[in-house]
Amino acid sequence: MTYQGLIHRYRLYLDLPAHAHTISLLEGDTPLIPMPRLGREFGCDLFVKFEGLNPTGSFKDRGMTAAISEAVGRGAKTIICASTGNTAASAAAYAARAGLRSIVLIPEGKVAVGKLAGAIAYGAEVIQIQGSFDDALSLVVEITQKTPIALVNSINPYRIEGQKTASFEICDVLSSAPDWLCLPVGNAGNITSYWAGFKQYQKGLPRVLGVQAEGAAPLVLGHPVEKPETIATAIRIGKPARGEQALEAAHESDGRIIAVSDAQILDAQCILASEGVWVEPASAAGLAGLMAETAKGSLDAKGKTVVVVCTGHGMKDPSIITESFQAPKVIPANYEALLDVIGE
Ligand code: AN7
Repeated sequence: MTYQGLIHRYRLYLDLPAHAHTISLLEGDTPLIPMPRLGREFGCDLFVKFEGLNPTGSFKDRGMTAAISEAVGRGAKTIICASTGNTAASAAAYAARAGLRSIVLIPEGKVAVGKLAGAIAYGAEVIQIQGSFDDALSLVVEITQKTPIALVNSINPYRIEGQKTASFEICDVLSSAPDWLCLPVGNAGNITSYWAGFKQYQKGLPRVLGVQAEGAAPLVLGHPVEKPETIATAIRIGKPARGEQALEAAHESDGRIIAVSDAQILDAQCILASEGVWVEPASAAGLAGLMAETAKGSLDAKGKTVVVVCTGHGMKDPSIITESFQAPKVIPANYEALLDVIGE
């Protein structure tokens, strides 16, 4: 049967109210891409769950189809979220699909261009906050408590329901859960969702390696970070809303949450691209974490099945590439010049 989106496919596993009215862009069903070359270096079966191939280019679409379906079904007319960018684009797209007004609050100057462009293209009212994501989140929480506007951040339980489907898909492809699941952690909705999904699906449990950026690592430091900083702007978050649940997932799974440097993140981004998978910086954090842990000898991937979750597409943040590389060579439009520059 043709694919009709993740609510349709996994409806029996999702705790959505009867009033939910499905709004879908056929999100989910993303590929689990084998990475044989890179896997050999770790001596493991390595896969990338490439969430950048969702309709708006990130995993947020999984939660958004659920949250918007519920909001529409109960008669909401306006939705709002705080975002480091991907949630904004996703919320805007699903709101557009449903005919709702969408308002997104983003930290001023700290959202990658592909995400901002998406939010604008889908028709969101974009408001920049002179502050961090965490400040923006407090504001949307307050306004949704005092007005009928619907909140679609991952505090919204239906976001978690939708995002659980990524772990179902991994189990469906591998026939069981992997040994390790490595993924970036920002506001901690995704790690919470994966863990809930694996527990519910009963196809085995992975150990979970959650990875934060060093400059935005409240769950590693054990306290909020007032001024989070990282080139991985998607996870530039200092007070994760689901921090407790993220720590629980790490603990229950006999995994952990670690921090990696921006340099390690960029290195991992390059390595993924060198095997044909271009992801945005935050999305490379899972691999960066796996590399850091195996290098230290504190994670033995040998003979294991490892899934690295790549949460967003590289095209979300093109500037991180174009600003740090030399502009391509310019030559006259003739054959000799071409031969000369190619050197074959
Ligand atoms: C590519 O869009 O928080 O730990 O506002 O965009 O569930 O927050 C994005 C987060 C990882 C972290 N990778 O996920 C937002 C936002 C990418 C992301 C995360 C985000 P959570």
